[in-house]
Amino acid sequence: MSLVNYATREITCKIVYYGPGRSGKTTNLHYIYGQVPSDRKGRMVSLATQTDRTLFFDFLPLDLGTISGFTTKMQLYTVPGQVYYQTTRKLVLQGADGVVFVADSQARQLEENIESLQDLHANLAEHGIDARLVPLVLQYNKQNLPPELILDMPAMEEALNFRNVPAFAADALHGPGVFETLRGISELVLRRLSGATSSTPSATSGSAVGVDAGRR
Ligand SMILES: Nc1nc2c(ncn2[C@@H]2O[C@H](COP(=O)(O)OP(=O)(O)OP(=O)(O)O)[C@@H](O)[C@H]2O)c(=O)[nH]1
Ligand SMILES: [Mg+2]
Repeated sequence: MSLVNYATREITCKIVYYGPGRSGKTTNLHYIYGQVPSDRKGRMVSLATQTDRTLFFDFLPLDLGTISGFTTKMQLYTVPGQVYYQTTRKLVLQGADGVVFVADSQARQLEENIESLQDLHANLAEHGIDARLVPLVLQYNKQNLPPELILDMPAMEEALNFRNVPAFAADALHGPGVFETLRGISELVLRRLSGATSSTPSATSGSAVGVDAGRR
């Protein structure tokens, strides 16, 4: 749930990276953490198993700078993708202002992607969030793998993008698509927020400050 504090002119939003196990959610946050200057980020917290599978969540606080006169902060979370962490996924999703669905582009992972997307919708519904309205972007990750192993962008669109939301091809391991995805979801979240508070959404132009930080 976004927090808008008019007294201190601060906005804090929660963005959750969701998707099947090993699709690259934690890798997205690591890449962002590595690129954003230290005065724009807080400590990244990862609760993982010894084999680097997310056990509970990852958490990365980011400062996007001042947008429409408000100090704007994004709190990035990842859920654990492995099927049996259902309860934790639901917990982490609670209060999300926006969701990035990280799909694994490998052809053999198609069924896992579809199941995880259904799981996302079911969990949103249980939180009373309308899945058709919540800001959502898709990321087709691992597009750097050999073409014979992956589905390309149009095939991924066909398989997963029923809501026709913004979608980004990515290689989270090396960076392409990571900040585009973050910028995409930040814009949707801030646009929705500015609609809700009925101020003008010049918000997104300013959001480039923090979201682009690592790319300059
Ligand atoms: N080739 C390639 N490998 C990737 C990419 N993104 C992530 N990986 C690898 O995929 C594996 C899983 O990545 P994670 O980021 O831990 O996946 P996750 O979605 O957080 O997994 P869970 O925490 O189990 O839900 C790691 O070995 C990553 O290095 C990518 O874009 N390309
Ligand atoms: Mg993880």
